[in-house]
Amino acid sequence: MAKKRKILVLNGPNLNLLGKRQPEIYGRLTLDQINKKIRSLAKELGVEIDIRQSNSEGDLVNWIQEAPREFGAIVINPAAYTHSSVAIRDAITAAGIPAVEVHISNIYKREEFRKHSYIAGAAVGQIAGFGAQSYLLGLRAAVEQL
Ligand code: CA2
Repeated sequence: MAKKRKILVLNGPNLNLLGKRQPEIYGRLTLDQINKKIRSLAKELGVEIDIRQSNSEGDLVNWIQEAPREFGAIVINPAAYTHSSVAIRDAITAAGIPAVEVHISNIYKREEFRKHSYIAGAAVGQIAGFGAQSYLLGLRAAVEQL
């Protein structure tokens, strides 16, 4: 079967608040503005894209479980679930398609509890600290995995 040139971009809890609070850490762009940039790069790279956000761990797990039917790779910013979710890690492992973990901030320069990612061991790789650009770098990396 031909590999699917379609990428699922997932955003975890509170990322819907981007641009509205804590701009010193997460920048001034809203999630909608970041999504526009992702869509424009996807077009340039010739891949289809579906972008989703949820504050619920269950939604993210369900979307990851369903992903292999439709998508060839996942770009995920698991947000705070990065540091707590064995469920999201297990879903990524079970899905069996490449996942690229992205973070807006450099999680290794912040509080101790942010330095551990449960997701990293299930992801192909991780991009952190480049602001909104982390998503664009993540998309390029995911396309290379297709
Ligand atoms: O740097 C990232 O992308 C994070 O995944 C963002 C998460 C944080 O828990 C991770 O440690 C690192 C937080 C997302 C919440 O974003 C907000 C944006 C504006 C205001 C409040 C929260």
